[in-house]
Amino acid sequence: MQIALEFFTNWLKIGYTMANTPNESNTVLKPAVAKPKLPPMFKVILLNDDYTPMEFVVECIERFFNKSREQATQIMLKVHTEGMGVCGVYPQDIAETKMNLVLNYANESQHPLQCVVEPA
Ligand code: TYC
Repeated sequence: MQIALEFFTNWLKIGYTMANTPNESNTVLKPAVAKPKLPPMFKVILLNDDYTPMEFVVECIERFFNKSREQATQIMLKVHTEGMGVCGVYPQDIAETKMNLVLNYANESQHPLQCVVEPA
C-alpha cells in the first residue's frame, strides 16, 4: 500500500505526509498539497566554425529543432556572426539527445559543426 502510494505521488510530483505510521489499519493521510515541479532546463547551442556550409547548418536546425526555414536561417546567421546561438531549450535528456543527433549527423557528413548543452 505504502509503496503504491509513494509511486503515484512521485509520478504525480505531489507530496504527502503520513499522520500515523505504519499501522495499516489506522493509517491516515493528510491532504496532499500539489507542488508542481518543473525540470531544470538546458540550452542547446551551436558553435560557429569556418568550414561547415551554411546550408547544412540551416538543415540541421530545421530538422532537429523543428524550426521553419526562416527561423533556422536567422539562428544560423546569428551563430555565423556572433560565434554561437541557441537552437532550443529543453529538459536535460532531450537537450543531450538533440546535441548528439546534431553531432552524429555532422560527423557522418564530415563537417566540423560543434554543438553543446548548458544550463538555461
Ligand atoms: N561560418 C560558416 C561558414 O561561413 C557557417 C556556419 C554557421 C558554421 C553556423 C557553423 O554553427 C555554424 N560557412
